[in-house]
Formats: sequence, C-alpha cells, structure tokens
Amino acid sequence: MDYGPWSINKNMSQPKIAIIMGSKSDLNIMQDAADVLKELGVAYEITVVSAHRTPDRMFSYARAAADRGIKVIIAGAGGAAHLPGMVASLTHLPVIGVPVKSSNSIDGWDSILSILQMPNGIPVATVALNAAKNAGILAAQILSTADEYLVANLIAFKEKLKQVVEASAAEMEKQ
Ligand code: RP5
Repeated sequence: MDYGPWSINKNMSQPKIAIIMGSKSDLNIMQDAADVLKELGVAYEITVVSAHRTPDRMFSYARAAADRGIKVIIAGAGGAAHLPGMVASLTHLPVIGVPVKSSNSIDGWDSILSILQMPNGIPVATVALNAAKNAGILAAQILSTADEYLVANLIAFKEKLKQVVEASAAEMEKQ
C-alpha cells in the first residue's frame, strides 16, 4: 500500500507522532509542536491535510497512521476546524486538537468550539488557542507511558520550567 510522502523529517527515526494541519498558513503556530518534540527527542512527521479541500487525503492519512507506527496525532486547524474531529473519527489513535486563530477565524472561538465540542464516543484532547507547544508536550507525555527514556527527558524539561520561574522570582524579590 502506498501511504504517501507524509514525513518531512527524513533524517529522524520512525516517527511516533504525526503533526498535521489544515493549511500551510497554520505552520507558524504548529511549528511549536515540532520544536518541543525535537527538544524532547521525539521523532515526528509533519504535513498538511485539509479536511475540506482534501477529504480523500484526510481519510487515507488517518486510516493508515496506526499501521505506519504513529502513536499520537496532533491536528491543528482554524475557523470551521473539522480536521481533528474527523481524523479522530477515522482512527483509534489519540488525537490532540490545536485550535488555531486563523485568518478566517472569528476571534478563535469558532476554532476552539469546533474542536472541543465533540460528540460522546469520539474524543479530541483539545489544548488552548494556538497552544501547539502544549499539544507536543502532551503527545510526548502519552508516549512516555511506554518509554523510560522519554520520562527522563520530560522530567528534565519540567525541571527547567521550574528553574526559570525560580530565577524570575529571585530577581523580582531583589527589587
Ligand atoms: C482552515 O482554514 C485551516 O486550518 C486554516 O487555519 C484556515 C485558513 O486556511 P487558508 O485559507 O489560509 O489556507 O481550514
């Protein structure tokens, strides 16, 4: 079966996370998911899959993802953001939805509600508006339940967050 040229990161090992988005215009937001996965040492693939403009591609991508070794799908879209929900309806893999405040979005609420308000039985784990970084972290946390190396990376990542806050607290308290 030809699964298509999904992976942009040809130099990475077998991708475990798929990052997809409705349009190239979502990349400025969705890149944050890729960046944090890189930081955590998680192999990912990234591409554009439009629910409305390429429904057949969405169908074949979602149907084939698990067989290709993908464990979690991160899907970002804006406006009438059907991509995460439709992908979730086509696979048993966990889907994390990123509502994007796109050029066709009315203040972001359309994106949020389209992704958040899924019917019973077909969940999409929805992160905050434009919060692709959190989607990447959450995807890594899901993977880490079966990966000790990743647990260590996540603990180190959270430790860094703590240190940044402690450093800013110490600086502020000096004033
Ligand atoms: C959505 O429409 C996309 O996910 C994007 O957020 C938005 C605008 O797409 P473009 O018109 O910029 O391609 O489907």
